[in-house]
Amino acid sequence: MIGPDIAGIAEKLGVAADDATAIPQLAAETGLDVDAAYAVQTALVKRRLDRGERLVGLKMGLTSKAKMAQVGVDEVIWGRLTDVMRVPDGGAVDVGDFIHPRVEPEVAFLLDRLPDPGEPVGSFTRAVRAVAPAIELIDSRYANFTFSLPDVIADNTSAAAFVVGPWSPVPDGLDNLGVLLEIDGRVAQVGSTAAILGDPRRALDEGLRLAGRHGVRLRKGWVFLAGAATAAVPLRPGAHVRATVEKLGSASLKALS
Ligand code: 0L1
Ligand code: MG
Repeated sequence: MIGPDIAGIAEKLGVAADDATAIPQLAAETGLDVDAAYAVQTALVKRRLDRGERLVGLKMGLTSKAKMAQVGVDEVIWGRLTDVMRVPDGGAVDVGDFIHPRVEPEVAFLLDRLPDPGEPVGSFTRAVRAVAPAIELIDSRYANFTFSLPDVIADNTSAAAFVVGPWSPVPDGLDNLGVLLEIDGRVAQVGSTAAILGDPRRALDEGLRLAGRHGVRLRKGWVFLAGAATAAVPLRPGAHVRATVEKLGSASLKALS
C-alpha cells in the first residue's frame, strides 16, 4: 500500500503559512497517522531550514486542559521553533502575516546540560539554565482553527511566532505561579503554572520523551516552551499583549494596526 505523500502535504502546509491562507484539513483524506504526521512536521520544518532558518528550540503543545478543551484534541504534542519565529520582547508583528493568530501565555526554559536520550531529566536545575515568561503566537494553517491530532502535529503544532521575556535563575517552585494575559491593559486570561501538566517542569520530561521517540535531541542553548497555562486569545490589529508569570516578570508583544 502506498503511504501518505509526506513531501506533498508538507508543501501544502508550508505554502499555506507563506501565503497566510487557510487550507482544509488533510489527515483523514490522506490517511495520516501520528508517526506520519511527525514526518510531515520534519519535512515542513526542513523547508524552512533549506531557506536559511535555524532551529532554536522546541515547544510543547496542549499541555493544559484549557488548551485541550479549546481545540478538542487531548494529547500532549511537540513542535519545532526557528530563529525567524522569534520576536524580540516588546517587538511587533503584522497580523496580516498570519491567518487567524492567537496568543497565549507560556513559561520558557533556556536549556543547559541535558540527559542522554531515554533518560529522565533528573536534576531540573542542571538541565535548565534559566526560566522566563513568554508569549506564543499560534496560527493554525487549517480553516476555522479546526483539526485532528495528526493534522495539528503535521502543522508543526500551529507554531508561528514567540516572544521570550527576561531570563531569571530557576526559582524554588514553578508549580503554582500566577499567570496573567492582558490585552490592551485588560485581563484576558488568568491561570496558574499548575495548569501546565501540574508543574511546567514535567513538560521537559515529556518533551525529551516524545521528541526522543522521533530521534530528536534537545540541545544546550535552545529555548523550550513548556506550554500555555490558559486558553489562547485572538490577536487583533493594534493590540498590545502582555503575559505575566509571578516571580518571573512579563513578556510583551504589539500587533501593528
Ligand atoms: O501551543 C499549543 O498549545 C498549540 C498546539 C496546537 C493547538 C492549537 O493550535 O491551539
Ligand atoms: Mg503554546
